Amino acid sequence: MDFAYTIAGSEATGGAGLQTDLKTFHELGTYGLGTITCIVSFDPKNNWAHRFVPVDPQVIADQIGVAVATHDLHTVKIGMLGTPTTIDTVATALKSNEWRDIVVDPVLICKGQEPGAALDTDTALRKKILPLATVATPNNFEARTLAGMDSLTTVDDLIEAAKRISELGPNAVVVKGGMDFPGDDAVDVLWNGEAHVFTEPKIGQERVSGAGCTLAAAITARLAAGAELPQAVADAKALVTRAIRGRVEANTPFASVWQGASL
Ligand code: PXL
Repeated sequence: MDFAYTIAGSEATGGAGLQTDLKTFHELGTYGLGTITCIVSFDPKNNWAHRFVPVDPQVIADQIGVAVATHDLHTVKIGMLGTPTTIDTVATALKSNEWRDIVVDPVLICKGQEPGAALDTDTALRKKILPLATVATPNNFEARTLAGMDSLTTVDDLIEAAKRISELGPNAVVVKGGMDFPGDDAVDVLWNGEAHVFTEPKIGQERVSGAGCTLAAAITARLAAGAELPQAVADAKALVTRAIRGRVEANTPFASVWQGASL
């Protein structure tokens, strides 16, 4: 049995966060378990505004303690943490186990939040979490923020951002070009001492919720199952492409990925 573990936020629509991670783990044949760091419930009566509640630090530490006591875990994904206090708690609790792979999706803000809210989280992630990462998976905005670059418009820019972020600690970095990347292709770059470029045609013009979470969770599941990193990223990209193609339209401003799509 391959166990894949996520430490992430709950997103109440089911379209992103821990719910998405567990669906992805299951779809890829791993046994998933998760620790909730915060609860995000968009407000349907207020234009789906972002509501965010952190989980008590002791409750986060307790969940991590029971997860590592229950199974021999060696692969973990870190998703949304949300506050500097949570970042401290998770960084400390992670040290209670020996990890082969720590995949960090450096979620600074979620869709609908103001970029300003990212500043203190950015500083704490940079100092406490990125140095623990074996793989980091920033999106375009997170990569620009962490690498200190104004824009990422070419494949060389994505590679440069990935290299700069690897200098903050992670052995490997996957930068997701996403919808902000110009052109017709969804381009992701893996830097692990050499550059690997993964390209698929963009599907539609709209952002789809949960795509980034799914990519990082799928990398985690494939690493948990023993894949080498470049193959894990290729497999993850294939699943995200399928999940975007099979997206679920909803009353929210964004459609959500669906990992179970058979398209
Ligand atoms: O997609 C980033 C993300 C991650 N985790 C949680 C979220 C979001 C975006 O809404 O709510 C919990």
